[in-house]
Amino acid sequence: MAVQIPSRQLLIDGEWREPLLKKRIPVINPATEQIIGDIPAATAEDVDLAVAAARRALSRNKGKDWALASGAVRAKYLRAIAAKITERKSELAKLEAIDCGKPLDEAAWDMDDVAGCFEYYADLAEGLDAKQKAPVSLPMGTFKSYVLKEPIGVVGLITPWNYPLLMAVWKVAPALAAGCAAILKPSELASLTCLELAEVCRDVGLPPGVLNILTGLGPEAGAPLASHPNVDKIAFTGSTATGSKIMAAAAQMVKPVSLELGGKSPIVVFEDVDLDKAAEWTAFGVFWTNGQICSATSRLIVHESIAKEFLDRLVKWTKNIKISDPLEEGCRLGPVVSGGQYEKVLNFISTATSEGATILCGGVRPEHLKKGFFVEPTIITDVTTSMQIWREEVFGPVLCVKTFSTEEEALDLANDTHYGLGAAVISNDLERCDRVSKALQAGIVWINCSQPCFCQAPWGGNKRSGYGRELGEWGLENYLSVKQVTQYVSDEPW
Ligand code: TXE
Repeated sequence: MAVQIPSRQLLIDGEWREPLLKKRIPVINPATEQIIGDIPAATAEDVDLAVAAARRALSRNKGKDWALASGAVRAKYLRAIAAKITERKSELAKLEAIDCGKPLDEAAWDMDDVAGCFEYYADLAEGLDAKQKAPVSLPMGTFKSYVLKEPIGVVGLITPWNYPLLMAVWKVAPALAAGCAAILKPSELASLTCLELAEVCRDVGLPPGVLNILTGLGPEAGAPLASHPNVDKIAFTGSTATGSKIMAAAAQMVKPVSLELGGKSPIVVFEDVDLDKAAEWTAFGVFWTNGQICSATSRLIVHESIAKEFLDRLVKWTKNIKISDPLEEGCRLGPVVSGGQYEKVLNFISTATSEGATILCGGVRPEHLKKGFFVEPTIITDVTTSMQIWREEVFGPVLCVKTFSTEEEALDLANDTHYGLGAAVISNDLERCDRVSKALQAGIVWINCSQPCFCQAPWGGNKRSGYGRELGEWGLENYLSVKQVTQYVSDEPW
């Protein structure tokens, strides 16, 4: 299946622009290790141009097509973008699969979610018009007050490579729905579909400067965006280490940030479950998207009375996962994104064994694949809570396991982490699920499942997993500023 890689430039002010320093970054297909194209590498000077273009788009004189547009008008653009994405779904899914290594079927579902996210925020943009001038009840009749919800301004959106287009759109769609102008900086490891989003925006006639897309390296393009004095807000998804740097840069200018960072999410399996169903959700929760999900439930906490039988079934399930080139029919697990990530995952596994853990399955490159950054789905037992494999995010297809005897012990294990993004509880006792959900320290709790995600529901974490919530109405609020307008309405002198 040959996939054509379009050669693109940066999108600045509605036009394709070559990066000022003319640098490009090679694109490597992680399934073959071949260079298949390249992307432009923006630097600080390009960031300046993009920020200036975004400012103009918000100016009431120069950018009136956007600055004065109602939510209903913005919604039309969002729906047009959704329609174009749907029209180009199969081509975009292939680009995504060869760029980041996720199975083609998963990439196609991502494209549906991308279009769905634009549609959803189109509805919210329209709804925003009706919410303007919401009255505030005051204790004195001499004053009247109402609230305006206004775009926060120019926003910088810095995104990762595991859901390259979808993570970008979780930010772009609400930002545009709110009326902001944006600069998107996707990950240098997977930018192809974001550059196609640029083409889609041109196709639908999005006013110039409303969305600028700058590909490039983190320190060269992301850092100048995060610290730019004319950017009003930064939204970031990525590692906790980079999130912390971005927060520090934003703090210099007292700039708001929303951060969706790493995780080490638990899945707690009680003794009363249907073992096969629980095994399937456990495998799905950690191996989906090659294990490269911030919310992957990568710590299994299973009741000791069922542990042996459960793990037998889980291993059997795991060994049946088809690992192949993402474009191959029926692929369920592709390569991890890059050579660096491949080394990182294998290092985690070898450190775990050197610390005394046992590999139940996987732990190596699959024998039938000689090229590509493939790692077999891996299950690790004999783990202690002080081991690196239990504490740190692997971001690869690796599950580690501990057993428990009481609910309290399960919760202690689940909550003993610096992270707090996702958590899952599997049990047929719904009262227990309810109790455990309340006690789990996480921004997202799944009951009798793991990983389903809907653009209507809030997404984000506690502790070192980040700050703020994306998606749903919370996602829109991220890009809105609340203005109080109060009028003196009495004829009496004050
Ligand atoms: O992440 P980075 P990387 C975790 C995962 C992975 C590790 C490293 O554990 O193994 O992070 O991945 C941009 N200023 N997650 O190196 O660095 C960068 O260009 C501004 C979890 O890819 O966080 C990219 O666009 N921007 C995560 C984005 O930040 C900077 C998803 C993310 O890159 C920058 C990805 C800087 N100084 C990785 N340095 C999740 N939560 O889903 C880098 N960037």
